[in-house]
Amino acid sequence: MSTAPTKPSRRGLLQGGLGALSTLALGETIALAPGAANAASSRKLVGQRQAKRRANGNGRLKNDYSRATTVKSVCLNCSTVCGIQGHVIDGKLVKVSGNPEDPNNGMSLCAKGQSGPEINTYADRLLYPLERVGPRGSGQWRRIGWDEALDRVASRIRKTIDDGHPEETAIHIGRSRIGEEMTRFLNAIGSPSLFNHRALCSSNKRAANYVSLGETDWETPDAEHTKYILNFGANFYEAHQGAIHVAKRVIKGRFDNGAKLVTFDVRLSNTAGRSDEWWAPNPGSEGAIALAMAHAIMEAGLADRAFLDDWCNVGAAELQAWLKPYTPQWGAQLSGIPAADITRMALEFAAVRPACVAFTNRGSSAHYNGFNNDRAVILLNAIVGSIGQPGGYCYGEEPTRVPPRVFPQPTPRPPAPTAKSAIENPPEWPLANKWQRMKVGQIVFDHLKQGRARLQVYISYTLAAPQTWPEGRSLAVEVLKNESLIPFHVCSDVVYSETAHYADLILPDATYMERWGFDTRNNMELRDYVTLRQPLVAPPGECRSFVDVMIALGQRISPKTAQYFNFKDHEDWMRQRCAGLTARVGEDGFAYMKKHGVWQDLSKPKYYGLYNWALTPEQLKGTRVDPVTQVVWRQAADGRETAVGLVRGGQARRGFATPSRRFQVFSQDVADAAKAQAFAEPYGAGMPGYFAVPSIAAMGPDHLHLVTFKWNVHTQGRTASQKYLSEIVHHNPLWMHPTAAAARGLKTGDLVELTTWRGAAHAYKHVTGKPGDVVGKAVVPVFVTEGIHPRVIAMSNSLGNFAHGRAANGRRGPRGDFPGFDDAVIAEDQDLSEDMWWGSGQGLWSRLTGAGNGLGSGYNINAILPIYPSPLVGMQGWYDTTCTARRV
Ligand SMILES: Nc1nc2c(c(=O)[nH]1)N[C@H]1C(S)=C(S)[C@@H](COP(=O)(O)OP(=O)(O)OC[C@H]3O[C@@H](n4cnc5c(=O)[nH]c(N)nc54)[C@H](O)[C@@H]3O)O[C@H]1N2
Ligand SMILES: Nc1nc2c(c(=O)[nH]1)N[C@H]1C(S)=C(S)[C@@H](COP(=O)(O)OP(=O)(O)OC[C@H]3O[C@@H](n4cnc5c(=O)[nH]c(N)nc54)[C@H](O)[C@@H]3O)O[C@H]1N2
Ligand code: SF4
Ligand SMILES: [Mo]
Repeated sequence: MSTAPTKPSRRGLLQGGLGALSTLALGETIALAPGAANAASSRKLVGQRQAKRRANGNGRLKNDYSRATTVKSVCLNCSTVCGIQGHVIDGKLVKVSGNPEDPNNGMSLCAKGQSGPEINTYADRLLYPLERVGPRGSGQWRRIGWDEALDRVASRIRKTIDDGHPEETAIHIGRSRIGEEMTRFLNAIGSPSLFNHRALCSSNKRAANYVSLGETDWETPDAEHTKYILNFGANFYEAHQGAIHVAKRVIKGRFDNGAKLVTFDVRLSNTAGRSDEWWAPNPGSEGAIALAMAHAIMEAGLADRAFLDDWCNVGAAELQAWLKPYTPQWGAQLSGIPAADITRMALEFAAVRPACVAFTNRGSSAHYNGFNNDRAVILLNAIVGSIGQPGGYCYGEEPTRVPPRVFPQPTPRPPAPTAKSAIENPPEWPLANKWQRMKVGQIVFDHLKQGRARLQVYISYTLAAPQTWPEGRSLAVEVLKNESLIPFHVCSDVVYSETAHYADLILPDATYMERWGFDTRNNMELRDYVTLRQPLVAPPGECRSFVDVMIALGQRISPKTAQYFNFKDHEDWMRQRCAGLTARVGEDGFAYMKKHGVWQDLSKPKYYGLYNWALTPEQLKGTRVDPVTQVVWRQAADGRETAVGLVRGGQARRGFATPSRRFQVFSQDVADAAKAQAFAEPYGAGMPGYFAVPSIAAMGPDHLHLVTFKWNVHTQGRTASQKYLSEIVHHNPLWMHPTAAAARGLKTGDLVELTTWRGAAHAYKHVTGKPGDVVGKAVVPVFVTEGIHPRVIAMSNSLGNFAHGRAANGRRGPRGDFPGFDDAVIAEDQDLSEDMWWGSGQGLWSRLTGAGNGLGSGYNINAILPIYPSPLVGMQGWYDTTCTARRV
């Protein structure tokens, strides 16, 4: 083994000392990210394998790219949705590269994006509709035709409509990018039951943005022009919704402007490791750090008081008074970060205002108090006046949706449903659906079990609940198996997944490289833009895009539903929607999108200083100004008034899209929701404040925080089946600090038993458990590293599949005899049948540690993570799990 010895963090601030490493027999030879060590070793093995292939006359031919056709599209191997171009030779997708015209990523793609084509030809891919024949979950299937499959689903849905309970048809989605099509389908049948994953992902963050700025659910840090970044728990060098988009510009900002990057992460992520300063705060204390920094900036007289007085609904003097108790000493006590450093960083940050930006991601927001953490971080930007400024915390008008003014939907459109669902809109979390329908996804299975809603038809789409949901392996699986709670489960997937395993009918989908769609994200160039997903190749076998399935179902269910699907297929829908672009681009809109893969609206200036834009004469028509508040109101035909602007400097300006048209430090909506839910502190005041996470507050001295993280080469529950990615990372040991390991007599490679508990949570009553109950136990191997907070242990969430085929399971061997696969359509893959070197005790980790079978595909830690919705918003507190760890 010739891997580099573990280095301490460059600017690491954790106690513990290098000395602890010298006691590690094996850990010394492993880099801080275990995947890197595995990758280094794998090269040798790949080389051996290729040599063997060549010797067999079976080597790979070099692609002749001069023969390739290039098709523009959009990646979806993660939610960053980079522009791509597919290179196709003889009908086969041989490579993807970045779409140079994409304003966000340009030519850059990550390893996951490069690996995408592997899904298309995965030897274990589903190819035909399958109907369950044995008991649910027994894995026995029969191949059926599409006509039969569609009839079966249509008649079940028709029955819910005839029964007067259309809400008993539900679609449960994970990372879907076909929201508009899905909503149309459900609206057409009259069901509101679209359950999603937003509360597992980002609803606290989105809610914090909405409550403060009104218009955007996701900030667009102007990283390229910034001088200082305070990063509260985003790992944008590896994950993040805007991974490449942000990382590219951060790197440029650091080179061009000497921008300083400070990262708060409990773990030495690749972002933390590349930062100028890495701090590992106590979990859940991110908001306290931000409030303490806000205090320090105000007290030092470095705030942008004009911005606060002119544009915020709480002026500088009032805010300074509110922040009085949040001293750096107070912040230090909660976070473990010295008060002097909190003050120093706060003042460095404010000194370069407004070219400075503080932002978050799940390290801050995926907590029980994450909504407050994120509000406090956004507030820092308001205090230094960096909102909407070059190098600051920017946002646009329509960053994450396809603008209907340019791409209108075909008519007639179905009306919004009148039926209600207690699961889709649970009253305990009044802010979950306040600004957008973010839902409270992690309670779906629990609430079904509690009988809060009845279902007849349950359709799952891009949903890996047994892998990715908290209590996925226990509660989600229990409910998915229960035929009285879920009488009929239709699953759309591309591989035989953990969710498909518990279905009654499996519908094989086209991958994101084989189907149509729109996509869009925040444009780091601060303009509205839309990308087109188009098939790079045709789907194999009988795989069929799920939107085409919905269109076919809509046409089949009844004449009433059919009227809303008066287009041929998804391509036709895209064509019709692109017609609106024709006048803007001077050629056929659909042809333009197919050629470029992207359209940017260059008719407006970049979104700098958006709140200060003057209202146009058009926008001013029919408005009046309130002489006291200076708010500009417009009256609609029904007499109702909407705030549309704010008078500043004698002119009507746009302001923020909040009720006060100001940046809202205080929120009446939040105060009202808290009052209605009897949630006292600190929301009752409607101000961003701090409160402790109950599960963490209840920790005993020998307890540890158990958190998770995302690998750079894996995306949640979807990439383990991509062989090259699993070849790089196929094992996810538990990161543990040397002091915690020593206290338990553990060294790298030892097995540890974790026991997790349920924390107290406002409004959430688990169906069987109560606070203090054990949630679960797991035995996992340990990776001892200085790169983690001494009281935190961390495990990546992407591995440990029991389904998803051989690459994901780390099981080498011939393809099973299964009606979903067909040698004639997708050939058997020698890599999987013979050459897979990892898995089942053969992997590097197993060889290093001598550990036996089963380590190849890693562990699913979600099995023991409790459901833990945050108050009012309902986002999952992923990083609030507490546990004990003992050597086994
Ligand atoms: N412990 C822990 N758990 C987490 C997280 C964490 O950080 N830690 N992250 C959370 C976050 S942020 C999110 S967004 C969720 C995401 O979790 P999910 O929303 O469940 O999404 P994925 O795991 O990406 O994929 C779900 C399924 O989609 C299938 N799939 C892939 N491509 C296609 C396709 O083209 N068509 C169809 N029909 N199916 C397809 C895959 O096979 C897989 O079974 O996980 C959450 N879970
Ligand atoms: N490679 C890759 N990229 C992805 C995805 C993926 O699965 N893989 N998923 C996409 C999706 S859906 C999402 S939502 C984004 C998520 O993107 P990120 O939020 O950037 O990634 P996460 O790993 O969820 O969490 C970020 C960091 O939080 C740290 N952390 C954990 N607990 C705490 C804590 O208590 N406090 C602090 N300060 N830090 C903590 C973790 O160590 C981790 O490095 O990534 C997107 N991009
Ligand atoms: S960051 Fe995500 S969207 Fe972009 S190339 Fe990688 S996997 Fe694809
Ligand atoms: Mo996510």
